[in-house]
Amino acid sequence: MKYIIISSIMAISSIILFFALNKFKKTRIILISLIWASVCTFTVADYFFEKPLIIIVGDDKETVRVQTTYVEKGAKAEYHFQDVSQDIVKEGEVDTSVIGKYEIKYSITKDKKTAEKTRTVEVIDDVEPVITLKGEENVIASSLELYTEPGYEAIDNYDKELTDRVTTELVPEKENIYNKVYTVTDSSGNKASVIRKVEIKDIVPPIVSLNGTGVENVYQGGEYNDSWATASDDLDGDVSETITTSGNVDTSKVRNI
Ligand SMILES: [Ca+2]
Repeated sequence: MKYIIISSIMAISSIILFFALNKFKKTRIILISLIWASVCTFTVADYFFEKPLIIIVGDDKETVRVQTTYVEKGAKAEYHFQDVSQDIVKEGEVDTSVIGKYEIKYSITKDKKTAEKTRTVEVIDDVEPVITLKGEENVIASSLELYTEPGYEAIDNYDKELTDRVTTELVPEKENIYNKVYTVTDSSGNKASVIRKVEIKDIVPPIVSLNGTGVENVYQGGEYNDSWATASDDLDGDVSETITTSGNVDTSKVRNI
């Protein structure tokens, strides 16, 4: 093809020169001869030396998301103004289940002249993992020390189980309010984060425990010692000394209190 273009340019240039010098007949004959000689030479050269032309349909470099379908667009080929696409030999496949770079080579041979072109297809994972929080997204704890993690799990479309790679950070938002940030990154660098809000607030009452069975016998006229109960709090620990009682025990009479 390029030889035909060159010969066409030479022919046009020669015609222009021909008219510019038309006063000289001998010169005109020489120029006409040169024109035809050039056209013939380059046309023949084009036929014998021009390789088939391969045109990749789509982009030479393509990107496809892992675990999706890659659609091969193929290539076209021309040779001496003829469509010879059906003679293209394709080598290489794209496995979209595995991230990486793949090459698809297109080649064609005509009259012992070979042309090749290559398409690069990169299978990538651009999907971030998903972190799922167990329990409530907003929790209340008596203190940070008494906060019990409800749990979480992280799953990625490509790496699958990533729970063990989750990192956490407790970030204060304001007084007694914290954001617990869970973060995980997959092997392709896709990062995901979720937040659980933790409020520090003492909402759990102490627990009063009776020593014994809850039924105490005191001999009539004996001394009643009211020390048969203890109290504990999740935050304050032993708060037995704060126990107050109501009612009186009159040991001079026999009765149930
Ligand atoms: Ca991923």
